[in-house]
Amino acid sequence: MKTIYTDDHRLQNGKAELIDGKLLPCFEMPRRAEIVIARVREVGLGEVLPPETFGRAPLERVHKKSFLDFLEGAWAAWTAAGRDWDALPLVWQVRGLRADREPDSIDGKLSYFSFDAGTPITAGTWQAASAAADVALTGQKLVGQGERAVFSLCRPPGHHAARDYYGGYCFLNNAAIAAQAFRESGAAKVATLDVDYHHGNGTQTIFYDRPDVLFCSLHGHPSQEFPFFLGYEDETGEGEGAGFNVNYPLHWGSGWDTWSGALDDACRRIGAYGPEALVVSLGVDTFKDDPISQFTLDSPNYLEVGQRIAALGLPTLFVMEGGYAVEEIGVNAVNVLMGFEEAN
Ligand code: SP5
Ligand code: ZN
Repeated sequence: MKTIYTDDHRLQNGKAELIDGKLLPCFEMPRRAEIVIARVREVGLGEVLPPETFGRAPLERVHKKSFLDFLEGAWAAWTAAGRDWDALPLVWQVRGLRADREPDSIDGKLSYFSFDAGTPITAGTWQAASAAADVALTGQKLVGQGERAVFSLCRPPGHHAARDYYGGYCFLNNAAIAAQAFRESGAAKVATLDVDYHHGNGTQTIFYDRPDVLFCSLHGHPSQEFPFFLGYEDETGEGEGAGFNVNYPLHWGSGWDTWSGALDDACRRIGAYGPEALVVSLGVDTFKDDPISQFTLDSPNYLEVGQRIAALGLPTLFVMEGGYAVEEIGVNAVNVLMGFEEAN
């Protein structure tokens, strides 16, 4: 299996996130991708290729133009305001507050286009995030050209980013951008399978009213876990998209038996849908020692995850998402890919 990778991810190197009531060093750090690419090379997974550059057009198919303009210019506006630290938002537009006015000031815009204070914008954020989207798009192109599977080693991750907001360590929704690119290159139906510990609220909302992209997600129950406000079982899609959104919220402490049962059901749904391509949002924060998560999967389980995904027999793009047990992230993520290859 080929891997798409660029060092540009290092340009996203936030100082701190708001978590547990403190500003702590970012869990989403460059070392995560360094460990994964080292493991890819160590096991000889396959060729490692740099991304092509696709520009803004494929991003605009998924994200709102004003949101992309904001992301691209946020750091310049922040430093122009005299700030000398990472950019974080202050306040959000909740019930009864107005969503129809985009503020002019950078502080207002940060709040308007974000949903948490865990996702610092830094000098290199736009460059890193747009490179990650190119990593996803390059993988999509190769799968479209006939590769059975490709690993897009995206960083920063993407599945929490929606059409017009960022958060959850995500700026651009790499998996959604790739799924949309599959549609535009001729696939009539595309499935997305999100196995990250957290609900892929961004991907869900982007495709919620569409029947052409199925979204299936296994994740920490929103009654307990970030992002809290989406990911329940009764979210099944709306309008034309009714029936094409499938959530498997699982409670804290869930282990392999519970989790793999949900995976099997998701795979059954994907098989029944009959897509021409599959995009996997590959997070390994389901790991037992993940510092911010509460499931108990162990490293060998990830081999079996890959095997079960391979059994679908679909052209598959793996897109890297979360995983914060940094020293183990390489083994765990690459185990999924090795399990897939062995079953192939
Ligand atoms: C891509 C991805 O995996 N994003 C995850 C974003 C999680 N943000 C913070 C979650 C905070 C949960 N509380 C953790 C308590 C640890 N002591
Ligand atoms: Zn996650």
